[in-house]
Formats: sequence, C-alpha cells, structure tokens
Amino acid sequence: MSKCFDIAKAFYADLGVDVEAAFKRLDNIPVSLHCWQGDDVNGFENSSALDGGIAVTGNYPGRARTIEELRADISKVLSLLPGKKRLNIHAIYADTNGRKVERNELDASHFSSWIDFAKAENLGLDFNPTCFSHPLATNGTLSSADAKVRQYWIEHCIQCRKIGAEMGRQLDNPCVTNIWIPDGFKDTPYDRLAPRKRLEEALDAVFAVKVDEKYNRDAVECKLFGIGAESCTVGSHEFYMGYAISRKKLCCLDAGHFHPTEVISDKISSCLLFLDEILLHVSRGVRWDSDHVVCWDQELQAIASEIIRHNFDQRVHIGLDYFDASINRIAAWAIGARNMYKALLFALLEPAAMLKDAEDSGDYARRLGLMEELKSMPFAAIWNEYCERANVPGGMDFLQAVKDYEIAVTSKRK
Ligand code: RNT
Ligand code: ZN
Repeated sequence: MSKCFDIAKAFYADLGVDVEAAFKRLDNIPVSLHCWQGDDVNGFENSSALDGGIAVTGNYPGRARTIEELRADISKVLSLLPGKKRLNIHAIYADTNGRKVERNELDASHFSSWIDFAKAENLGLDFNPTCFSHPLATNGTLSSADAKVRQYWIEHCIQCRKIGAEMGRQLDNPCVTNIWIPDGFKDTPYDRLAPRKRLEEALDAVFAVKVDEKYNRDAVECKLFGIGAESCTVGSHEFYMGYAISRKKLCCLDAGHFHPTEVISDKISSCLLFLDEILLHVSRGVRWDSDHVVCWDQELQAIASEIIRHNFDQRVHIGLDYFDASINRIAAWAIGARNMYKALLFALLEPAAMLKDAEDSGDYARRLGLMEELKSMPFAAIWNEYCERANVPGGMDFLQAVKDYEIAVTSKRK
C-alpha cells in the first residue's frame, strides 16, 4: 500500500467516504468487453465486408485475423483491467472450423470453444445476433418487405437466443443477448409505419420461442441513423422503448445512437422506472455514431454516477461498444475499458450524504461547489491502488505492457 493511497484515503474519509467499501462494491460490477474492437468487426466468416451503416476507420497494423489471435489479444486486454469482467461476442465470431454455416443454422456447438475460453478466463458471456455484413442484409432484415428475408433473420435471432441461454447455463451466469438491426432508409420514405409494423411482428416471432430467462435476457437496441440510413431508422428509440416496456425486454441504450446533444445518462433513471433492467453500449460518438474509444469525459462520468447513485449496479448491464483501427487496437480496447471502471470508481467515491443534503436543503451553490471540488480530489492514488490489488498495472504502466505485446506479437502479423 502506498503512502499516496493512505493520504488519499484520509481525504475521502474526511468527506465520510469509505474507500474500502467502494472497492468491494466495484468488485461486483461487471463490465462486458466487446470482442469486436480486436478485429474491426470482421468476424470469421471470411465473406462480406462490414456494412449496416457502421464503419471502422484506420488501418493500424496488427489486427487479429484468427480466433486464436483474437483470444490472445482479449487475454492481453483482460490482464490490463481491474474488476469484474464479461465478454460480449457476436454471431460472426462463431468457431465453425472453417466450414460455412448459415447464420440461421448456428447453434451452441459453434460457440463451445468460446464457452471454454470464458471458463478459463472466469468471464460471463454476452451475445448478439449479427444482422449485417451479409448478402441478405442489404435491404432490411427483420423489417424487410420480403417475407423470406424476414424469416431468415427471425431464425437467426431465435438461434442466437438459444445460444445465449446455453452460454448462460454452462457458465451458470445469465447472458444478455442484444438485437440490433441496421434497417433504415437513405431517403425519406413515404410509409414509416409498415416497416415498423413488420419489425414488431418479426420481434414477436423471435421472442415467441421461449428460452430460459434464468440464463438468457433479451435486449433490443435503438438507433437514430446510420450511414446510408440517414432519413429513417426503423428501430428508433420510441419504437424500442415501447417494445421493451410492453414485452418486458431490456432496452439497450448506445451512447452514440441519439442526437449529438442528447445523452444516455439522462435516460437511465426514466427507463428504470418502467423496466426491470437495461443494457448500455458505452461508446463515444464524435459528431456522429463514430464509435470512438471511450474517454473519461463528462458523459461517461454521468453514466457511471447514475448507476451508482441509485444503486442500479445489478439492473444496468454495462457493455462497451467502440471500434478504432487507427491506433494500436489493444491500447484502444484497454484505454476505453479502464475508463469505464475508473468512472465507476469515481462515482463510488462521491460523498452521497453531503451532496444529497446540499440538494435537499436547496443550497445549489454548495451542491455545485462540492461537485466541482470533487474533481480535484486525489483520485489517482485510489485508482492505482485498486489496479494494484487486482494485479494489473496502475497509472500509465499499462501502456508499456501494450508496447511489449506489440513488439512481441501484433507487429509480427503481416
Ligand atoms: C451499431 C450498434 C451495434 C454494433 C455492434 C457491433 O450502431 O451500436 O451495437 O456496434 O453490434
Ligand atoms: Zn451498440
């Protein structure tokens, strides 16, 4: 234990904050690491290029090209993260031994090696159908006007929920299976209702198949627009909010899926008045849904504070969703994920009683003053201690670990 930590701890104790209790609580808040930062959302089907209105930019060397490389990279990233972890995978990351398996024919056997990996790394798993980067996804998926296309994606989503439940069962840890579809229109549609009605019916068909809720939770992710779908997105926020509440599903809030000045931190409290649980895709949109690496910015802190202040730890599932290929991918992954834990820890160190008292007594100057002063508390010493206790590098040292791995491993991938 460092001297700095002792001093910092005393600073927080003065405010009535128990650092050890904060550590204990953080130990039980999982963050789900998205596998797709490692390979630019490529997956292992070796066919279609990334589409669906999302885009990865940059071509930094060292992208994981095989399942083995991706897992090695994930293990490296995990070794740089303190706290509880989960792993979030997409259907296109199936382990099919090089065989082509149609997405509507995928089953849990194609993910058994991921389940083994999760066991070895002590992770819970989360899952996603992949309703993009596929020849049948060029003109809508679950909302397509073509019944055969809709049926294909309905079957894919059903299979994915079964896979999720099997992951949850084998790991004895419920899996969140999140459905996101890219369906939308580049130009102004005449009829916005019909595709939404088709989506509603298709989702009902997907969820009509019962899978054990103990092991699989269903989430649906809304969006404002995508590249090539600028004028209308079928699965909008209103659509999925209504759907999630009426069907008792989790709604997924992605930080990049709203108007640029709209923030998901403000939506959490409202959603949780009407829903038991929600899923977050913590991301950072820069001007658009650009999926930049998550920074420890005001919004990230606000998201974490909302979760902590209202004891939503177990009702908000925290997932990460960003992809940057312009810098070392392992660093990008670790920087964003560490920021998530950091923001949670910072929120856990808020002097709740003091802030609440200022607010309840109407002393808003004191509330603002406290919030501002808290920003310059000796937080770094607490964060470093949390990392050290978890045997991961505190402070900037993780960058050296990434560099070493780059020299030994990723730079050799040609
Ligand atoms: C796309 C959504 C979706 C994807 C991942 C890969 O805008 O955010 O969650 O990023 O499923
Ligand atoms: Zn997302």
